[in-house]
Amino acid sequence: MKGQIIKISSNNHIVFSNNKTYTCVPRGKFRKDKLIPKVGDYVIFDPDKLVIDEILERKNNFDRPMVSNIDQAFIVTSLLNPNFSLNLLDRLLILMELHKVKSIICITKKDLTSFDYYEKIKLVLAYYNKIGYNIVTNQDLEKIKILIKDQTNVFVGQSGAGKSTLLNKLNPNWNLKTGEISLALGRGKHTTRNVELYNFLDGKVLDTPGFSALNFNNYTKEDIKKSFREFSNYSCPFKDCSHTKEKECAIKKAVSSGEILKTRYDNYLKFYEEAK
Ligand SMILES: Nc1nc2c(ncn2[C@@H]2O[C@H](COP(=O)(O)OP(=O)(O)OP(=O)(O)O)[C@@H](O)[C@H]2O)c(=O)[nH]1
Ligand SMILES: [Mg+2]
Ligand SMILES: [Zn+2]
Repeated sequence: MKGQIIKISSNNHIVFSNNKTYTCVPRGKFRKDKLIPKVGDYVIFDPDKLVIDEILERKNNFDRPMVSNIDQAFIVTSLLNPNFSLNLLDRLLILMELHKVKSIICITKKDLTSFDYYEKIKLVLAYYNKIGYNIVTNQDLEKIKILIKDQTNVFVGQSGAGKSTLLNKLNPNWNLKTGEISLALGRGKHTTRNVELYNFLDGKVLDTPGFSALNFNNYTKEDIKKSFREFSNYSCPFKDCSHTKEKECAIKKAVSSGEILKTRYDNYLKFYEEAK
């Protein structure tokens, strides 16, 4: 039978099929082939023996968190507790570009910030909107419900940013555990331990644990260059311009004139350096 893995905890793989769930284990062969089932995988399983026989081809897949077949990511970004971080936002946006996942920036904890601070943030967000990213806040529940429809949506972002809180607002039946922020550390405490997939409004949502470390050392410099979507509007005198040390570079010019956000470019340099 065909089904989809909606949750994995230790070796229990919960497979959803025809409105029922089955607790399965993967075939021994998977371990030998170093094949690790992920939440979101479509599988062929035996409903009597409760064994997963095959993982069907994935559209895309991630290691941290371990999820697959994602269409869209809500990058849940808090303005305070944990602090707003453009470095993390760009990291997640670029990671999603690399996996061909659409991103929506979802701002949380606006209520904790002053009017002046939010006005400053709005200018930065306007840049992201200009380059094609949709922006919502965790108050825009109706907008978010429309965006979720017919898509497989992953909710990612720092621990404590408010992913599970937002999902509970979308559907109180889920009753997901939410956590306090450690004020000493200024971040969450990894309240969500396992990824879980829920069917919702003809779409799917996946709550994930906040990621801790994420870097680009498994990607190439070329990958990074292609993933800064606004760069494609410029052409540099050197065809293979890396936009780093070249004297004549259209990207660097656009940064100087303020057309490209300086922090975006600085993050580009960091990620480019990390990549192979
Ligand atoms: N003031 C305020 N607090 C919020 C908001 N959204 C979430 N919180 C609080 O932030 C804390 C962390 O929220 P969670 O939903 O557990 O965060 P998470 O992103 O799921 O965190 P992990 O599961 O650890 O990855 C909780 O105490 C929430 O009540 C918001 O918009 N404003
Ligand atoms: Mg959570
Ligand atoms: Zn260049």
